[in-house]
Amino acid sequence: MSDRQYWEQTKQAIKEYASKIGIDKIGFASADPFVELRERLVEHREKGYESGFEEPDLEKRTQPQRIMEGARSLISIALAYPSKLENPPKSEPGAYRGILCRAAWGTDYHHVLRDRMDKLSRFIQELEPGAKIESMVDTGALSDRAVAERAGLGWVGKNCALITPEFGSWVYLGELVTNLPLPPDQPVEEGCGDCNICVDACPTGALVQGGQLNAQRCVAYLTQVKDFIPDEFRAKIGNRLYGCDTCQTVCPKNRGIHFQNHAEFTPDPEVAKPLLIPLLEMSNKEFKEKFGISSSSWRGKKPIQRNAILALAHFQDRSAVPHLVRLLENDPRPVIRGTAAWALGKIGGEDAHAALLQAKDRDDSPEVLQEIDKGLDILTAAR
Ligand code: B12
Repeated sequence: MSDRQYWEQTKQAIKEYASKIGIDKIGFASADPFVELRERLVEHREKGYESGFEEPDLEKRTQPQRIMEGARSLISIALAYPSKLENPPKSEPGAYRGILCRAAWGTDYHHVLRDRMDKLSRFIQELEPGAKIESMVDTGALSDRAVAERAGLGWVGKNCALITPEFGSWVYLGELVTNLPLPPDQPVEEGCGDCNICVDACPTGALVQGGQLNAQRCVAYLTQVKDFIPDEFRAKIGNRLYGCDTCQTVCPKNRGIHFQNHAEFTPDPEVAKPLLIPLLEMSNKEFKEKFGISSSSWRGKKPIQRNAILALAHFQDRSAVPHLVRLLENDPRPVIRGTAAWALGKIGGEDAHAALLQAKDRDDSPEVLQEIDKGLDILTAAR
C-alpha cells in the first residue's frame, strides 16, 4: 500500500468513527498558514471591528504551527443544533418573555463538542500511537470558520456564518490540529451570490459588507457586554437576552432547516424563552440552576438581567414598574439601577415618574444619575 493509500484509509476510518459518535460533519485540511485570513484580521483590527473575545495574537490565529510544532493537518467538525422551539411558551401582557439565541439552547456546546473531540482524539491515538493532537472549540486561537471553510464543511456567507449545504449555518464548529498527513478535502464552491438579505436585516447595520462584521455594533456582542449598552442600540435589543439570530433566521439557506440530532441540545423552553420579571431579582444560585448549563451563562447574570430590563422597556410593560422601582432603589450595581431608570422613563406613568424623582435625590452614582435624567426626559417628552 502506498503512503497516500494508507493515509486515505486512516482518514476513512476517522470519518466512519466520527459519524458513529454523532459528529454530523467532518472535513480535513492542510495546516498551512491562513494567509488571506491574516490580512482580513489585520484590517478588522485596524477598523476597530473586533469584539475583544478573539485571541489577540494574530500569528497564533493564523498559523497552526504556532499551536503545534509539526502540525500537518486540521480536522474540522460540525454538530447541528435545533433552530425551532417545540411548543414555545407565549409571551403576553403581564407575562412577557425574553429569548436566548439558539446557540445558547440546551447544554453548552463547548462541553458537547469537547466530548466528541476527546472521543475522536482517543480513537486517532489508538490508530496512530505517534499522533500528536490538540483540539479546540470557540475559545481556541484558530478561526473555527476559516478552518471549516478550508476543510470543505461549507462556505462563509455574507452574514459571516459558516453555512453547510445540509444543516445551513445552524452548526457549532470545532477542530483538531494534528501532525498526521491526512489528505485534504475540497472547499465547497457555493456562495451567497447577489443575496443581501442578512446585511439588510441586521438590526444595527453591523454587517459592513459581505462576510465582514463590526462586532462593536453586533447585537450578539452588545447583549454580552457587562456595562451600559450605548443609547443608540438599546431599543434594537428588543427582547433578546443573549445573542442574536437575525442574520441567520433570514438566510434563505436556513429555510426549513431544523435538526435535533443531539439530545443535549434539546432546549428547555422555559430557559430558551424565559419570563422576564423573575429574572430581575434572581439570586446567583437561581441563575446557576436555570442558566448554568447554557452557553449564555459565561458572562454571569448581570448582562442577562440588564437585557431583561431593556426587554421590559421594549414591551412597555406597566406591570414591571414596581419591580424596576425596587431595582432602582436597592440594586447595588450601577448598570442595573441606571438601566432600570432608563426603562422606567420608557414605560412611563405616575409611579415611574415619582420613583425617578426620588432616585434623583438619593443616588450618588454619576452614571446612574445620568440615566435617571435620561429617563425623566423620555418620560416628559412622551407626556
Ligand atoms: C469573537 C466571536 C464572536 C463575536 C464576533 C463575531 C464575528 N463575526 O467576528 C460576537 C460576540 C459578535 C459573536 C457572535 C456570534 N457568534 Co461567535 N465567535 C467568535 C469567535 C470566538 C471568534 C470569531 C472571530 O475571530 N472573528 C473575527 C473574524 C474576522 O473572524 P471569523 O468570523 O472567524 O472570519 C471568517 C468570516 O467572518 C470571514 N471574513 C472575515 N472578514 C472578512 C472580510 C471579507 C471581505 C470577507 C469576504 C470575509 C470575511 O472570513 C473568515 C473565515 O475565512 C468564534 C470562535 C473561533 N475561535 O473562531 C465564534 C463563532 C464564530 N461564533 C459562533 C456563533 C454561533 C455566533 C453567533 C451566531 C451567536 C449568536 N447567535 O448570537 C453570533 C453570530 C454573529 C456573526 N454574524 O458573526 C460560531 C459560528 C458557527 C458558524 N456556523 O459559523 C463560532 C465559530 C463558535 C463555534 N465554535 O461554533 N461571535
